Amino acid sequence: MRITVIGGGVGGARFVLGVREHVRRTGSGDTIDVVVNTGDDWWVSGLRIAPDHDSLLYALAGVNDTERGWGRAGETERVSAELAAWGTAPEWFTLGDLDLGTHIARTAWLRGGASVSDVYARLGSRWPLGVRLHPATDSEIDTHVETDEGSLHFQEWWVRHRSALPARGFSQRDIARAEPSAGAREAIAGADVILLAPSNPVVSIGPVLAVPGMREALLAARAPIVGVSGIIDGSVVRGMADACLTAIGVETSARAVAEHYGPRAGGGILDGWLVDESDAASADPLAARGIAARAVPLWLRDPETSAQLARDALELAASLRR
Ligand code: FO1
Repeated sequence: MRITVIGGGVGGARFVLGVREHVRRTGSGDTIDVVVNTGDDWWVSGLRIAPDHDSLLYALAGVNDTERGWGRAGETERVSAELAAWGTAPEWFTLGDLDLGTHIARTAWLRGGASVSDVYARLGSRWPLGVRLHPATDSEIDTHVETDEGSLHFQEWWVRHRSALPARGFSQRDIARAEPSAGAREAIAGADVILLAPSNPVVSIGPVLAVPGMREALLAARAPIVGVSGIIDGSVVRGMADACLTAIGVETSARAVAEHYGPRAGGGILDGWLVDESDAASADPLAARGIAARAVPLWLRDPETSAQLARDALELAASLRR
C-alpha cells in the first residue's frame, strides 16, 4: 500500500515518525511519501533555509533536536553569533553550526541550478529515512503575514514576534505562478491513502493547498483522505495555530478545523477526520457534514502512541476506501 502524508513542521514530523514506526512494525512493505510545506522557507544571510523540510529530514534521520523540534542535536552556535555581529542575520533567529552545513549545501546546489526537489533528494540520500519527501512546489511561495506593522515574512512574525502581533491574514508570495512539484503530484495520484498530518492548518497545510492545482489533484485522487486534528479539547497541541486560526476567522476546535478543510463531497478535501476522545461530541455533527469522524487518543508521546495514531488513521481510511 502507498501512503501519502501532507504536512510539515514539528507536528508533521512527529506524525510521520509514527506512520513509519507503524509500517516498520507491520512489516507490510507499505511505502510513505510526504508532500512538504515550503511556506516557512526563507532567505537569510544569503542562504535558503527550509524549516518544515529540515524538521522532517532531521527527525527521520534521528539527528534532530527533540527538545526544540527544529535544528540538529548537539548543536553549537558560533557562526550564528558572527552572523548577528555582521548584521546579516537577525539576533532573534538562531542558526546552528551543523544546521548551517545543510543550508550552505542546499544553497550551493540551488545556485548550481538544482530544483528544490533535487535538493530534497540529495539531502535525503545521506540517511536511510524510510520515507520520500517532496516539496509541495519547486517555486518559492514564502508565507507573509499581514499585520499593523505591514507585511512580515512568516519567520519574523513567528520567531521575532512569537505570533503575538495580531495577524490580519496570511498569503504565499507569487503563489499564482506556482504548481505542484512532479513528486507531489505523483505521490497524490498514486496514493492508496492520503493523510493530513496534525500540522498547523493555516501555515503548514494551508500553503500546500494554496498551490494552484493542488486541491484539484486531491479531489481527483482515488485514495481516501483522512486528516488528524492538531487541536485537542479546544487547545493547540503545539505551536501557535490558535493565533493563525483566529486570524482567518476559524474557531480553535477540532470540529471547526475539519469544517474549514471541508468534506470532499462538497468540494473540500476530507473524507475522514480523527479527533481526540475529549472531542468525541464533534463526531456526529461532522458525519452530518459528510466527514466521517472518529474519536481516538491523539496525544503523541512516544513511538508507540505515534504508531497507534497512524494505525487509527489508516483504519479509518480503509473503512472509507472509495
Ligand atoms: N524557531 C524559533 O522559534 N527560533 C529560532 O531561532 C529558529 C531558528 C530556526 C533555524 C532553522 C530552522 O529550520 C528552523 C528554525 N526555527 C526557529 C523554527 C522555524 O521558525 C519553523 O518555521 C517553525 O518551527 C514552524 O515550523
